[in-house]
Amino acid sequence: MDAGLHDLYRQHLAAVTARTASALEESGFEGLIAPAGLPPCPVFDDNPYPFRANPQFRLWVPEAEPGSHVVIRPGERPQLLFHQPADYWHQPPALPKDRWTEQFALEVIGDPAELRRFLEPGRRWAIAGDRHPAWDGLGDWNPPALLNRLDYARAAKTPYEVECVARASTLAARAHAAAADAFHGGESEYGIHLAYLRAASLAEDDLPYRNIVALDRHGAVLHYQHLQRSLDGPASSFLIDAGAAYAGYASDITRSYARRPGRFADLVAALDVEQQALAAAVRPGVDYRELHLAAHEAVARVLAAAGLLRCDAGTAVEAGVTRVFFPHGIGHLLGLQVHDVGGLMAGPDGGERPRPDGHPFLRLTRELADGFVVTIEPGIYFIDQLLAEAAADGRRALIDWAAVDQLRPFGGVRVEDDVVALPAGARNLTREAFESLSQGAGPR
Ligand SMILES: [Mn+2]
Repeated sequence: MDAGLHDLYRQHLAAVTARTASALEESGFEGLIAPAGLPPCPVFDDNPYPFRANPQFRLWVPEAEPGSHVVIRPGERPQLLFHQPADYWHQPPALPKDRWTEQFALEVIGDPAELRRFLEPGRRWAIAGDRHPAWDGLGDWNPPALLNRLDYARAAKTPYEVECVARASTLAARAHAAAADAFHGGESEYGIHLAYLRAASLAEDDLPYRNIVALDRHGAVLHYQHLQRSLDGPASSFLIDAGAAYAGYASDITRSYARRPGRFADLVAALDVEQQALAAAVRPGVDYRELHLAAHEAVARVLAAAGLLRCDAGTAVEAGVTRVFFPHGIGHLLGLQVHDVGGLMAGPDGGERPRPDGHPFLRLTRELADGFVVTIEPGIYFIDQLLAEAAADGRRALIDWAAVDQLRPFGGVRVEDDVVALPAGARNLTREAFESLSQGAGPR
């Protein structure tokens, strides 16, 4: 960890320590245990799933090893119980030596069950994480009164967290550039995926989520999950939704490309313009639901300009035509989790802030505040299922079907950036990252 990031990290830890102490007091606990977790095995198998550290642990510790724990006692230095098992089947982790460890009282354990010997009896413990049979009776598991407070607070990122997402964006932008080159070079989905991993120097298990690498009609599948190995010829369109991680913080970026100028290339360019305007509107005090509804108006303008409507843009929004082409939310909170927690919370005590009627997939309904990191990701897709539904109801007359059929083979467009709400306005981490590439700050 460089000195600049370490300064931010110390401030981050102080802020997290203070808000955790308040949350513990308000919910009636005297200490918090956050286990990193252990990778589970499928039933009937001894081959574990990839390890995903518990975000309640990750919030404190930049490097996560399975079986470690953070123990928080308000007013005291946080304790890190570092798991270093005697294990000749695997490479046991080396003790972390980086300067961030100075912030912790560090203890080594050989087995997660040893946690008990570090806990003074009689203290009221809360445990935030997966259950472990060795700890029954230790404390309360995931008490909602505490978890609600912790989750609600996580939406606003500290400057350290913003910097981690920015670095994750820089890593991903470099890989996106390599993926675009691979597409233009005529590679398959699989070939593009490998180009992405190599450029970011990542293995699949390091990705914050599975890459969506979609050529042609596959772009119409919102979470397309395959990697086609062969192609009949170079693809005409390419949608890639892929991120990277830095110290546990994710970036989440989507880009869309056309091989040739024409109707689809124009659609990509027009959506990109609207997307940048929506991203620029991210700031404290804005109700994210309003941004989502504004995105439908933006999508309607793009549909009208592309000749896809037989009505005006306002009618397309009111009649639900935009929901045929843009059937997901405008974005979500981003942080330790790609879809970060607390997006629908009404307040630190819990409760839900409702989604607008007719928009069941919006993942964030809160008013943005200083430090919120969100994605802005409008899309326009040609999804057979939704188009067939619209063709069978009153929306049939509002859509230009000949234009739809021309664009169907291209799948869809999505443009997604990671944006911070700051008092001075929006900070678009993704555009910054791509710009630093084009200025030669990173290899292309
Ligand atoms: Mn996203």
